[in-house]
Amino acid sequence: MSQGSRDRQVASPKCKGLVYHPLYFGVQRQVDLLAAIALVVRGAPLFRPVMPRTGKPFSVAMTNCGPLGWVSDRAGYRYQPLHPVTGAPWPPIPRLLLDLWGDVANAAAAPEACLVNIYTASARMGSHQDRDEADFSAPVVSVSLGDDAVFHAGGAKRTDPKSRMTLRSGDVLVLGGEARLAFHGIDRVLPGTSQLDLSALHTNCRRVNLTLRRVSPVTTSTSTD
Ligand code: MD6
Ligand code: FE
Repeated sequence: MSQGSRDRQVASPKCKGLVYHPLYFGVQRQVDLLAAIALVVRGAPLFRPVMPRTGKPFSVAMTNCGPLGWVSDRAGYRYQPLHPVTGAPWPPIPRLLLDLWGDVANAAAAPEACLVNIYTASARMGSHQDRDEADFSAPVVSVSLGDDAVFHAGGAKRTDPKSRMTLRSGDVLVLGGEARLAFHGIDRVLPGTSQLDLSALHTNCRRVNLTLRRVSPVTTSTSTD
């Protein structure tokens, strides 16, 4: 990361462990990252997950890259190594995102999954915790591209008070420490607020969010002598 963006990082006073890096990716690197994600989508087509039990479709379309991908279907939420429709392994995580993780995650191991969420103008993401990982010691690192979106984050209980912020194209958000299990979500997308052309990902795509996760326990080598 450039010293410039390090200087701009903001830690939320309300939500400990939430670190915000506004415009971490400048416009040219947003375009480069978008090209890398378009390749991911070519190799791992978007699918529309459904809620466990009810089968209600999500308003976002998804795909993944990395050794593991997050999926949701009637059976539940889980990580799996293969695409649920094509049966192929997920494409690798682009270098720009691995470098981002190395820069901001302060984690002992590499990310294993990158979830790609595709928003149309009316898509939203209900309040949730990211807790399908076996290890919460690493943060979840998110990148937003495209139109602005209203993001909310609260505490570890659904009823905890929430604060709101606007996530813009190129912004990076890190949920670690106490914020790792904070409830959070997207209230709405603000269509037409970005110039970035996301049509290579999907017709009507207004915003894409990428979340990098460590899924399995971080093993530390133990000395036997
Ligand atoms: C989104 N973000 O920005 C949804 N999760 O579209 C998330 O669900 C999220 O931004 C974990 C950490 C950071 C996030
Ligand atoms: Fe999340």
